[in-house]
Amino acid sequence: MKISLRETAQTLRSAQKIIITAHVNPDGDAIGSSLGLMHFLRGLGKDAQVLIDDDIPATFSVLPGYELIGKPEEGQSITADLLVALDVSLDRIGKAADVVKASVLNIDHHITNDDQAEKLYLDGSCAATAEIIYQIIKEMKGDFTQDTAMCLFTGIATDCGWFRYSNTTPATMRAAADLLACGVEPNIISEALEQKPYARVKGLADAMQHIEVWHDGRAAGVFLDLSTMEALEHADGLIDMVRIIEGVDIAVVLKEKEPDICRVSMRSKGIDVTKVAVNFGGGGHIRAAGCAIKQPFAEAKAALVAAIDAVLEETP
Ligand SMILES: [Mn+2]
Repeated sequence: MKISLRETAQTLRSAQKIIITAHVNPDGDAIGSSLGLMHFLRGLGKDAQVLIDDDIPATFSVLPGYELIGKPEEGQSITADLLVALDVSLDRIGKAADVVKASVLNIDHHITNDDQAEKLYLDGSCAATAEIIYQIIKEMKGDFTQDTAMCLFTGIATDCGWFRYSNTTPATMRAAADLLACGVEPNIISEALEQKPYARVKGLADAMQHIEVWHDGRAAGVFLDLSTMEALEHADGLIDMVRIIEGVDIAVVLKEKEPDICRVSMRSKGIDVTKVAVNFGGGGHIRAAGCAIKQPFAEAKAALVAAIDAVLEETP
């Protein structure tokens, strides 16, 4: 059920033991908003802990509190006043849903959120969930320590492509400006997040050999089957190389992660790619969406290409 910003603040205020979680395959916003909220709640004297059901990429160790992020374990049972699920619908928080016994507060900026949580605060106009956390702290008349500010800034900056994407609003930049005034050093964060091991840069170059363009140049993608994935050291960050191709409306990367499980990321310059993602049970934003297709590589690729073609047909 959807609730207001004020009710969200009240819900946080009235809880003492709070578990914070976010989506599997966590990104800068999932991690930054979780840690930012944790630091703020701890500052209020609350027992707040972050549990995410996945490995946290080491690049995020630049964020204060990184080493405090825990993982929910099979068979574990944690009783708390509140489970706060950030940047996600409840179906993508993994084992945190089973392990934590608490009422649930869901905070998100994805327009495809399924509204299944007891309480949901959704603001699709925010560039990042971290921008919503910033607003909640303002609503609660709280202070931003440097640790809180650094985590929230990271969430905002990474979700809006460092203030380049269309989701960047005046409010986004004002929030970021306030956080900078609290001592954030953006260069420290961006250098830490951008650096890649040599093998990963080589992996990107290898993966780029698989790029394909179709639909009169309006669609482009990299499709990597399981054996190619295993041969590559790393293939993160490919989508940013695909989406810059001139004339491309929809960019896609499909990776067969396990036998018959393909993960898909999509970007567009305006076409609603959630229309493609929802065909496969995924979601996201108009210009950035994703899904998992549980089919063998060739079938998954064909189904995805067909779904993209259908969306391109209806948008000449
Ligand atoms: Mn986000």
